[in-house]
Amino acid sequence: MKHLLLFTFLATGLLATAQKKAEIAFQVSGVCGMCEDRIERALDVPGVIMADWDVESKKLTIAYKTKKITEKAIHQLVADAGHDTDQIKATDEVYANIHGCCKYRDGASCSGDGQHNHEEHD
Ligand SMILES: [Cu+2]
Repeated sequence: MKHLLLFTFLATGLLATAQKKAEIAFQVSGVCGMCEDRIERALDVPGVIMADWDVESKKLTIAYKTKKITEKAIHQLVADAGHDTDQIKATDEVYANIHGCCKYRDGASCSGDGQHNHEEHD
């Protein structure tokens, strides 16, 4: 019986430790490698352990410390950088300020891999 109690205690402790870190993934609108830089740079904040946005799938994967930052705040950071998430939309002002080739709402698309393709479109 004592062992069972000890086990329960340890398991609860482990669970509490595990909950300090969380990994989430959600859709973020974007077009190219510049968008990837912009999104990932916006998430270079305390509490975010890892941020990776995939150009092909538009999926943003985040590992973060739940005590330092919330999921909502992460969505907000991305929206503040000019990119719509599946929960928070970027304001028209920030959207207007992103690069012409990144204007995902207007069907913009960068040719090539997008990494070094930063010419303005008309
Ligand atoms: Cu872009």
